[in-house]
Order: sequence, then structure tokens, then C-alpha cells
Amino acid sequence: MMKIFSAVAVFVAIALAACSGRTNSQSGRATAGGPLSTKNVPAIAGQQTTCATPKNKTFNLDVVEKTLELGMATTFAAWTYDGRLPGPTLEACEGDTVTINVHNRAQTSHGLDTHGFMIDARRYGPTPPGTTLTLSAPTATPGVFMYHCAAGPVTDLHIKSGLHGAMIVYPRGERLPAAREIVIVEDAVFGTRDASGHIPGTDPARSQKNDQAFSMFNGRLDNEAVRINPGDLVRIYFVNVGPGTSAAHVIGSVFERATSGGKDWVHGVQTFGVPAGGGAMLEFRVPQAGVFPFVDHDKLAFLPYGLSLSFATEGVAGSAH
Ligand SMILES: [Cu+2]
Repeated sequence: MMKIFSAVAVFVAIALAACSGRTNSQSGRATAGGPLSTKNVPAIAGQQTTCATPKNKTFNLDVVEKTLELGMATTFAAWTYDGRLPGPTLEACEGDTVTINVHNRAQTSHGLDTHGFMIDARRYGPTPPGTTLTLSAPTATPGVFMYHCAAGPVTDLHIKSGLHGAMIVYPRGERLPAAREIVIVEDAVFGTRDASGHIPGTDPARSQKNDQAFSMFNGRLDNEAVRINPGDLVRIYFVNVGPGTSAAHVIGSVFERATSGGKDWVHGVQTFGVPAGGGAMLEFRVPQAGVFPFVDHDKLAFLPYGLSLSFATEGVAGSAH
């Protein structure tokens, strides 16, 4: 397993070096350019677009079982929202009324709990296979919220099998400064890889002990470097699924400001703790040309296995570490 992972990591580094052609020396210029994406997580619409659209927002999510490619020659028999890991990012604006229809197209009961709602916990489900659970509530608190399956006593196993994602509630009154925006969800897999690289599902014993096989960002072990420009302000909408607290840190930069939700920002922080089930908005500046990896500083042991997401300027090989 180690050998395969190392070989793939080297290949990725070489591939990134080979495809970096253009140079950019406009260090310190104002932030411009669109939102950022990774293999599994598309670009978001952002605050201005989301807050300008009607205040009643409806999302439809299908719960489906699906075998996913994680990268590094690894596949995982996951339980998912919409066949994605993490699930789709739900964007709302403070004061919106959000309706979520959860269509259970899987083989066992599932539900949905979003930390962005304040409602009777029994309304989160679960709902049996073949049925739809509908949740509706106003969003009162801005922040980056985890959503996940709610399945009674077996909820932990369901979350760890892939049923989780990020729900952003943008502040309505405070306009966020222009930034290159990205969603990062930290999660983990709790199964054992067989000889073919397949993880047949979540192992309940590993799950109970929080003994992950590996942690990862945005459901991939092989995220490519995200391209940014020197001087860019980057805003990360971060959710930590767990296990444990994520020590969110950018190698080579310091967060200009960070918040765990609401409107209280802290300024000038090297590492920002985000507990399991928590979220944060994290802003950092790209100080110069180079590579700036986002990591969980508490889980650097997983760095060779994908727990790193590099921001790299054009013309620089985007090695993860
Ligand atoms: Cu479930």
C-alpha cells in the first residue's frame, strides 16, 4: 500500500511540474479571478449571487450507494448524497428559508441533519428507502455548517460512510472582500483496503474507535494544486467532518482572519482549530510566487496519503509537500 501511494505521489508531482508553463510576476496585485475548485468539489456561486437570488431556496439530494474513485489506486464503496464525496455544497444567505428534500434511493434508512438549522432534532429523520424527507427552516446564523446523515444510533457509521457535506450561510449585511473562494471538507475513510485497492465499506470497529485508514480533503487522495496568483486573498469555506479537531494551517502563510461562524473574526492566526462537526471561514493572502499547502497540522502523518491541498502560483510546480 505504501509503495503504491508513494509511486502515485511522485507521478502527480512530475505531472504538475510538466504542465506548469506560464509565469506570473505581478506580485501583490489585487485579487481578481473566479472561484476555485477541486476534483470533487465544484466552484461555488458565492455571497453576492446567493444573496441576490430569492430568499426561498430548495435543494434536492438523492441518497445513493456508489463506489467512488479516491485516487492513489483506491476505491471506496460509499454512501453518498448525489453520488458525491463530499455531498454537494448548499449555499444560502442569512435570513433565507431553506428547504431540503432528501430522496432516499438507498437500501437502508437515512436522513439529514444540517447544523445550519435550529429545529426539533426528530425532524432530521431517518426516512426509509424509497421515501423522501423534507426539511424546511430559516437560516439565522451565518457560517459554514456541516450537514450529515441522521440515522439514530447508527448515525456515526452513516456519516463515516460518506454522508456529509458543507452548507454555507453567507452573511447578508456584511459584504465579504473579493477573494478566490474554495470549499474544503476534511473527512476520512474507516475501512481496510484489499489487495485490489478496494475498500468495501466502513468497518464498524474502526469507526467506533475513530481509527481512520486515512483522512483526506474533498474526498480525494490526489487533489491537484489549485492555481492562484501572488497577492490573491483566498477564502476557504471549511468543514471538518472528523475524526478529532482539525488544526487548519497554510504552510507559508498566516490567516489574515478566521471565524468559526457568526461574525466574530480573529485576526493574524497561524493555525485555527475546527472541531469535528464544526466549520470555519479562513482567509489568507498568497504572499509571493510559490506553493502554499493547506494542511491539518494535527494529522501530518497523512500528508503522504493526500491530506494536503496546495495552492500554487502559475509557473511553479505544485508539489503537495
Ligand atoms: Cu444514513
